[in-house]
Amino acid sequence: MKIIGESLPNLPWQERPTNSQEILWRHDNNPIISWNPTPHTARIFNSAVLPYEDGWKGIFRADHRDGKARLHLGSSSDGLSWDIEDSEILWIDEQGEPYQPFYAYDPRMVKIGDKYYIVWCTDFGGATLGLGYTEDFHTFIRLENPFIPFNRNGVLFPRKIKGNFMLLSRPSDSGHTPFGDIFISESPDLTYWGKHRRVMSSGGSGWWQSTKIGAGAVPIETTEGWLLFYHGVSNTCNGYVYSIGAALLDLDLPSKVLYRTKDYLLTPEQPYETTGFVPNVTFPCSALCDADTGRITIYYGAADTSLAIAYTQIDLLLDYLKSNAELLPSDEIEYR
Ligand code: BMA
Repeated sequence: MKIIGESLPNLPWQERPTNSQEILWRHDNNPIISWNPTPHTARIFNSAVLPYEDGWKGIFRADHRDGKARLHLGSSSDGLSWDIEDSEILWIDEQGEPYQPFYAYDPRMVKIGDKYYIVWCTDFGGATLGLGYTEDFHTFIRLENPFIPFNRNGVLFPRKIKGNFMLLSRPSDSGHTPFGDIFISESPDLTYWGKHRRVMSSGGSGWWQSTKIGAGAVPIETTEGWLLFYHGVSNTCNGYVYSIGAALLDLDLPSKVLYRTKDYLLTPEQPYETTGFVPNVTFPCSALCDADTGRITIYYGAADTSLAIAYTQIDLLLDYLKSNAELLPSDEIEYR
């Protein structure tokens, strides 16, 4: 098994503690960003990070002191200590006119060719996906919204498959959506979307992903399939609980699930995950992999308040995934 991707020797990394049996283990100095990180921002959490030049760039979900979510740009030399701009990212359309979202949250970012594409949740008479790109992290160009409301958790694949861009999403409702499966849609040009397929459903024999699921990080390409980290949600007397799982999708037909974790890999346990603006949330938006070592570093939002990091290693994870998988009836087929 090999990772098809770039070398990232500077990826933040810590070995698994010697006494740990975890498949995902937490950074020992979590969270890396917490309450009131800049004058205008109250909380920074579900955020996307990529290598850029000799450092790192991040698109951060930042809830302001008015309570509303926006996207902010951040820079870092080590991926751990971040310099986050106090003003939100300003978007223009392809004609150069302002095209600013009313709100923006849960960004995912992927490099395709020379462009860094960002997908987020935006307002369009209701929540749906926003899409844009930057080439230099100075000018941010917003494209057409891929879908009509309601939709969330948009994640682009890092390359075209059979000539088309591929976008994971989670159709939803206007509120806090007590249901939700992961779908995939194709586009030749990032404007016209179709050939929708259902990839994965909520449910299973356990409860952690019984209410809804949503794509988390941009899939990592391996010779055995696309590795997708996703969130699974259960409902409790005290509200939703967001945990992290993983799946392996077929390389040529990513609507087909090969393996999917029966149990969660990480669930809210630490104080910064169980306590905060929204308790009991671990929400991955970014997973970076060093192709040489198979090290994977996941950035996840904690309790809608902080940004945290967890680590895993590709061989360890895939071995675990294969021997602890459970598929649902619609997972294995090209469901339409
Ligand atoms: C989801 C999104 C996420 C958030 C989560 C838990 O619906 O809004 O941004 O982390 O709820 O509140």
